[in-house]
Amino acid sequence: MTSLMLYHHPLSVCSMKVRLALEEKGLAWSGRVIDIVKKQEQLAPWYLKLNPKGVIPTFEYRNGTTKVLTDSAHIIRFIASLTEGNALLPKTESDNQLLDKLINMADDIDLQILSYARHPSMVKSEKILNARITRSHLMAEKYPELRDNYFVCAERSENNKTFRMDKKHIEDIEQSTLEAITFAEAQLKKHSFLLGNTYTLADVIWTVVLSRLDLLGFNTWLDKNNFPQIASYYLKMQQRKSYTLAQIQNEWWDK
Ligand SMILES: N[C@@H](CCC(=O)N[C@@H](CS)C(=O)NCC(=O)O)C(=O)O
Repeated sequence: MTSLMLYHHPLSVCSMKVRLALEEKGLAWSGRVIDIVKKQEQLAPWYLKLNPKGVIPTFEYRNGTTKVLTDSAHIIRFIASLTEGNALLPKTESDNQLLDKLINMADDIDLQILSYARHPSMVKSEKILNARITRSHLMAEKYPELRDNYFVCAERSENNKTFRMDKKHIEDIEQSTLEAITFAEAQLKKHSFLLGNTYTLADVIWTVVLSRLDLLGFNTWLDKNNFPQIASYYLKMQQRKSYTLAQIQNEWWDK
């Protein structure tokens, strides 16, 4: 008997990508919420053993043996490769190459830095990162065998604190996001989905990206006068049943 288990958080964009892939694939799955905002459960020793970087999502695939996968782009590719459920991969080699390009472009958009930078409360955004740093150091002392992992976690939060304030860094992310959006717009001029006339994994990841850009207030990129194809595509994606089932939420954490 196969079972699918996702460690995730409702408002985490990386988790949303996996939830949407699962719903579009049409597979039954169960989830465990990891509170990365208040309780910092991603730093619990049991969780670090599953996901050594201490981030969500983590996916467990049980089918006689257990496979543990991390990194949302890797997990959604795995989900799409399963024989059961709906097809989410294109058929031709050239379309598969284009799929990789579209996934990588979406995955490279550093939505986390943009989210911290645009959080309605800079103070709260900093508070979350500080709590992670403090907890990582405490846990490193308490669990010396996981010390290196905790130092990586602390360093990530330190970097997030720095980058969210670094104007040039943010501008670079925004510039590459605009290039990706422009590429997606051109794709959508040719057909109704990103890769042709059927829904694929590229649509999964891009739906989540657009939804987060919407929350972050990048209205010009979703506006019908600037990017007409993206604008109508985004509306269409929001109307899919999977969008609700996967809880693609346009909500701030800890406002
Ligand atoms: N590239 C990874 C990034 C994972 C990641 O950074 N997840 C965030 C939530 S979207 C997280 O767990 N943050 C908690 C932390 O940094 O402590 C992926 O796509 O899965």
